[in-house]
Amino acid sequence: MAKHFLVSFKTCPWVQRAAIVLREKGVAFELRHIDRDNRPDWFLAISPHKKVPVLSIDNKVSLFESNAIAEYLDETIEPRLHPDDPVQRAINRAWTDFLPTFSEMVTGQAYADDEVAYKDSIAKIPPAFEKLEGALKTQGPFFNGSKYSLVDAAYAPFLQRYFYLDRVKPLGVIEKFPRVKAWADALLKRPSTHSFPEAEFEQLYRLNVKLRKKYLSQFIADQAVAAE
Ligand SMILES: N[C@@H](CCC(=O)N[C@@H](CS)C(=O)NCC(=O)O)C(=O)O
Repeated sequence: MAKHFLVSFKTCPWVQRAAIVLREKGVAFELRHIDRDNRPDWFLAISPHKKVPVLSIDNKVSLFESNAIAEYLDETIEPRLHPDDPVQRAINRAWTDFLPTFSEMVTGQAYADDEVAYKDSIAKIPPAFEKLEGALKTQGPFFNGSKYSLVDAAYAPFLQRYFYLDRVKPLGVIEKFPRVKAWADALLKRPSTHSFPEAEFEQLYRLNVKLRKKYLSQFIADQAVAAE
């Protein structure tokens, strides 16, 4: 099989999305972590937007943008995660198109500068979950029912971060959306969601938010930093 490596910042949700798809397909790959503040020249040469993830295949091809990477992997490596039915596939793609907006609505709070901006930001969480509650028409456990899909891989990192942020400063929103809550719980139980041991990863995420020096940083104890 081709040699894959995925260029990463450790806590990047878009990298995690690509890593999930690779794991779901049983592809052996290396996560190559780079320093956000000191991106190496070899990386800048293969990443047009200077962003992670980049998926390198056999040191010949470099793909960027998590959605393009996920779609490429799904077209080339079994098992197919997109539904066979073209209508269902279009619906799934419509929901992965919504992901950047969803991420901003649900995890944008981590970038709020002050309390006013934080309150504005968390007011966007219920409408985001409401849209998904309406989209989750099946009995689950996954977006399309029993079969795991690219929609699941896309949303898992952001739903995971909702829980992390809820533990920094309680939000109590997801409980009001039982289908979203059940979906998120199923995704968090799925081994492919995780690139790191869970407790270690949450700690890394908290450290990241702490060091960002935004409004939420003050609610993360200094021990979170000292522990690193
Ligand atoms: N639309 C991109 C988003 C990727 C992205 O925003 N990556 C962040 C890290 S989580 C990044 O590389 N940021 C660096 C920068 O903006 O300079 C994707 O889906 O791959």
